[in-house]
Amino acid sequence: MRSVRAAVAAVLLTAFLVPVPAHAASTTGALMITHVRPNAAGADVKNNKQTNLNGEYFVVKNVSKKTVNLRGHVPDITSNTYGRALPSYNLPAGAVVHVHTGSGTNHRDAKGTHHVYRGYARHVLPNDGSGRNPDLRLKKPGSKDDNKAAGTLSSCNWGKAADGRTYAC
Ligand SMILES: [Ca+2]
Ligand SMILES: [Ca+2]
Repeated sequence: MRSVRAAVAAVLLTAFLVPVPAHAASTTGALMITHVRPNAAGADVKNNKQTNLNGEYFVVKNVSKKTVNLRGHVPDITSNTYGRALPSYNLPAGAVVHVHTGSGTNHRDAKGTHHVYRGYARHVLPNDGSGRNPDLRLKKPGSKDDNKAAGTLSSCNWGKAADGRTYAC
């Protein structure tokens, strides 16, 4: 009996120790936020310069069977107003896109992952997202960046984000 109890206790302890998202990623539309890297690898700021802006990103998957244009979709970060709408970019059915904070040329890489760039000159995803739930909502085109739920297709929540670590939503 004692060993059974110990085993149960060990399982419970493991459940608490392993970071598991509160719920699996979901969407009410074609686009779903699946992962996020809120804290870019390395120092965010060096010598007063924002660095590795593109090391901060979130990942969106087209879960539909049709190509979807990202244009106008609003990433609403709950703690701020960096809600610039996504650029025009055709994401094929089933494809995945990394939405980077900094600048670059939107493209598909050799591994088939797509990349689009928001063009910000500073980091915008909070490294400590423990104060809000969710921390990021992807809203349909025409939605407001008002930190509210209206228009939400998919969302992601994280707590304190480790340096350079990617989290499942
Ligand atoms: Ca960040
Ligand atoms: Ca916002």
